Amino acid sequence: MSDPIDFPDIEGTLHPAALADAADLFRRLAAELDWKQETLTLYGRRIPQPRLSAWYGDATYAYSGITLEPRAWHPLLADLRDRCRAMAGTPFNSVLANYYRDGRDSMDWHSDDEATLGPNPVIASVNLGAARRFQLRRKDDKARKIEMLLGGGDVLIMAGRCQHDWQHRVPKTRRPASPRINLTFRRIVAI
Ligand SMILES: O=C(O)CCC(=O)C(=O)O
Ligand SMILES: [Mn+2]
Repeated sequence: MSDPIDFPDIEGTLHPAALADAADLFRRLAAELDWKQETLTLYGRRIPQPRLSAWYGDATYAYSGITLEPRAWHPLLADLRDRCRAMAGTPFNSVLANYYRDGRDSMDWHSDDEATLGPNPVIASVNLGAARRFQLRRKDDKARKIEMLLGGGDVLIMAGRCQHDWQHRVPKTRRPASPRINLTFRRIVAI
């Protein structure tokens, strides 16, 4: 574990190698979570997402035409939720888990700005397995980008105006990439 690194532009804080048990967590969550490939409906076409996902916690989540009913907390996710609460200084009640099977799996530009996340959501992003590039770009100046390599055990806290002013993505890569798990802990609020 090393000191947290602040990214003031995005109101983010990276906690490098914050999880000493990252390798074990990766193996168990890969085997034990209920991974599914969801299908998006865009302009009437059904498009399988380029990754697997699973939604756990206390609330239903709806985004991009998909509604995810929550599963009961897996004990390892409940423990990570509490560790993220300590790091972020704020509580979480749900988590979106994503499994990137290889370099062809990805997540396209978006912000986590659904109304159900409240006005200035704090999101804790836990990274396990292979390191992948994580990019952010400003919505009003798409040439302005920030990039970080998120490796196993790294935790990135995004807060403040991050989801208003910035989009983020995990690009595909042609380099060989072994599997990666990302967990974004969120707090769904009543609206
Ligand atoms: O995999 C990542 O690092 C990002 C995941 C993400 O942005 C999300 O789940 O909303
Ligand atoms: Mn996101």
